[in-house]
Amino acid sequence: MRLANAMLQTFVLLTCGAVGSSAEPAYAQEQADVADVPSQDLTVRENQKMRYFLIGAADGAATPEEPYGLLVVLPGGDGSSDFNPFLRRMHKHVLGSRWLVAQAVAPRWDDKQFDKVVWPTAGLPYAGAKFTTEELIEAIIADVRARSKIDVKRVFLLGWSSGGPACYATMLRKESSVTGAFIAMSIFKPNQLPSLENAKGKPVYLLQSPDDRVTPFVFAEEAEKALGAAGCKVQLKQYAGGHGWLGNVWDMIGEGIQWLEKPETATANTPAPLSFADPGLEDPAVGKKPAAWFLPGIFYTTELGYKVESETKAVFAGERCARLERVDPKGNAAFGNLMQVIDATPYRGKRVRYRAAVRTEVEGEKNTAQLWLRVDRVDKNKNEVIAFFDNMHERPIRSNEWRHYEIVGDVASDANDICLGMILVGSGQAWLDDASFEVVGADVALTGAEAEKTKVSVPADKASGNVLANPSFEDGDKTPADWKSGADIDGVEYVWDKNVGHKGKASLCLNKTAKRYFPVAQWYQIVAREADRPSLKVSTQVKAEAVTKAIIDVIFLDENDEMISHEWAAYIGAKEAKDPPAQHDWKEYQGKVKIPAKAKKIQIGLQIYGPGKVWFDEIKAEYVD
Ligand SMILES: [Ca+2]
Ligand SMILES: [Ca+2]
Repeated sequence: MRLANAMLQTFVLLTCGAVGSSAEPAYAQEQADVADVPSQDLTVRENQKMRYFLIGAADGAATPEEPYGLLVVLPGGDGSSDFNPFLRRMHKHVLGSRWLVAQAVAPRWDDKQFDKVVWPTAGLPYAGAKFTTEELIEAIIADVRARSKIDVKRVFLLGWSSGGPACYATMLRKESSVTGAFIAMSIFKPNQLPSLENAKGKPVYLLQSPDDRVTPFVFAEEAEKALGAAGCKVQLKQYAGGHGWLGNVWDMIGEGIQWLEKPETATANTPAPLSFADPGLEDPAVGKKPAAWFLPGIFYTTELGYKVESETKAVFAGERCARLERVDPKGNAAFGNLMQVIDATPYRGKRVRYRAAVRTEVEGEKNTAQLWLRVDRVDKNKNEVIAFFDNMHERPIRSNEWRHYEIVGDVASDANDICLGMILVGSGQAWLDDASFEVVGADVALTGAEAEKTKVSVPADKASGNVLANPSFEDGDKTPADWKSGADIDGVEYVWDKNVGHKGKASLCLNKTAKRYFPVAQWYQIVAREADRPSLKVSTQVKAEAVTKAIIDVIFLDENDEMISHEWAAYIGAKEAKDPPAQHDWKEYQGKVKIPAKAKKIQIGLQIYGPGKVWFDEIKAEYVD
């Protein structure tokens, strides 16, 4: 889990950071992503039933100095050619230039076959088949070896779902040319397999979800036990969510391949507790595993175009520092990343500060260095989610001089991991030294845009009993102090109206011209839940112009800023279809809502659903019985 998190950085940073676009349709994105990954559509000895794709080497490409590793893949489902883009992406994001992928295509012997077995084997034959899947795989391996220089010690199988049993069968053959296998989401039926002893000493990596309803987890557990007893090196890795490639797919695959290459050193299921280490960047092996600071994705680091080196000149403190550099302008990644992973357990429920000295040699607007820190936790549905993230996106580093920068974040009470590091976006170089990681008091302000969204306000005038700050909306510079506006929505105008006020000069206004309810627009403020009185009374002055539906909403958040529940304190507008929209000058609305016991923060939202123009002023929220 921990390693997977570490390797995930690339993707999370892409989604949250300066680069990448999630707006592109997935298909177009996938096509663009694999455009530079060569894939040849081949047959063995021109036998149309022995079709495979050779991914990673262009036809006639020069042979590399080091022989390739070969990963033969038996896709699940119907084993069809449709999996080609997925496997090209896998080659690009997980394997890189050290590897070739041979994607076998399941031969279809007749129309009924696929209802019975996609990949027939000696132990589970299909009457119409002219050869078994084991024979097909061996033929493909021989064919690839005739075309390219292959390292015979790095010939692995990857099969999932319907592709799993044939992977077991092939690896377990006597004289199998397969080094080991990665088998995911598969059944395991030893009575349909050769002797398990045949694979003695070979590594087998199993990936299966305890939530799997298609191929229950017990198959993987039995495989682990039986293969282990037969002398195989076995690793069973779990993931949440059920049957299929779910979650951090590239990391999951990368972790498995890494283990297959070096099963002695990997410890995927028993990670040692990790604490913050090498604060001075003094380890000469910095950037390489198992150094504390490392580049995630050891398979594709150089391919991404970045490298890290320990350096002794012009350090900030001590003997050494680390230099992160873009070395290949054609590299695949938009940024390089030097990071470490820390076990979150000792920091749960605490506020932490990551601080480090950075200097850069970067040019232009697009090239920057940034420190980053992320806290991961697992939510109710066992999905890994981000509890805190700040990558200095809005305050990038471009200074040539050593300076300290910092990130302050909260560690959720159920956090798993804390990941932190430095990224270099674009080209140039960045140096890192003198890092620290420590617990700080709650009075130290959080950093980052995400933190800003759920930051609590503190009222200036507590004696009034009003828990809200800036309740008359008179304070602020460019935006009203302590009040935030929700997402930009077509057909909605957020107005801090300084010409219309019930009291003073200003009010908050929402003007919705779009003739629909969703998405809802809101001005909001978040406060800490303080008094132990059970209810909150909210009152406000409202002015309405043809308002179909506006709401004073009270939202309750838990310690992880997740919504527990919400309740409407007031409704402005037409409640029945036949009712006219609300049209009135200033008028008070009020309501009382019950506060759930678990609430740690309370968000007051001034919302507009349907079309209309509404102003709010003189808002008050107070604890009552
Ligand atoms: Ca140092
Ligand atoms: Ca006012």
